[in-house]
Amino acid sequence: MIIGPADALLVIDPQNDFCEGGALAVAGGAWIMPLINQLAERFDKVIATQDWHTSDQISFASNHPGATPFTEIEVAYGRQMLWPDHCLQGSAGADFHPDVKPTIDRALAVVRKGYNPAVDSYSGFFENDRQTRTGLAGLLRDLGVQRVFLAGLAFDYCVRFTAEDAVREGFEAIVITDASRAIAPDTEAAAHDSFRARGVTEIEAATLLA
Ligand code: VGL
Ligand code: ZN
Repeated sequence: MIIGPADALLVIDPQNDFCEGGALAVAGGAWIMPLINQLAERFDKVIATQDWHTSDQISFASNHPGATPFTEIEVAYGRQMLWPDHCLQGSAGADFHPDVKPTIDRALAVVRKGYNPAVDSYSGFFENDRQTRTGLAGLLRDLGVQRVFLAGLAFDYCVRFTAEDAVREGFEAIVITDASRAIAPDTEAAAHDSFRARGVTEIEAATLLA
């Protein structure tokens, strides 16, 4: 597959808290980092996202007395899943995984998200209110990007919603499935179905590296 100047690799939340031993560990999270580095070498344009919360983040179960992580609540902008505290600004858990350093060093930008305490943010394009923009769409357009490839964590949340918003914003979106890992099997299956319905393509890394 030929990668050109109108292509960008979006590396979603490759952070310690989403890897083994982290606060919101995704099984196999750290295993994808060497593959992401290989992929990133093929792109002139690499952009990373970084989940970047304060301790009063609305999606932390710890901010809702009696609530437990991995249950949903109703908030001003709709239903919101509650999570264990993770990716606290400036913490080791919010740092990029050491094994993905070559990719982060090559990245032209890091887009932070989830820093508004009142609104969580899965997508790299919009906060979970589906209104507030992060600036990523404007950055990509300014760079002449037409097609985005996605890798990182987690497949069923931040990778999924970033890919779907990319299509909504007029970009072609291609998820590199084996360079991503999911939090849970049911939401992983829902993501595959949703991608099919919304025109997000999935490929294997080997297709791109060949
Ligand atoms: C994510 C849940 C909460 C993700 C971030 O990166 O997929 N998931 N915060
Ligand atoms: Zn988060």
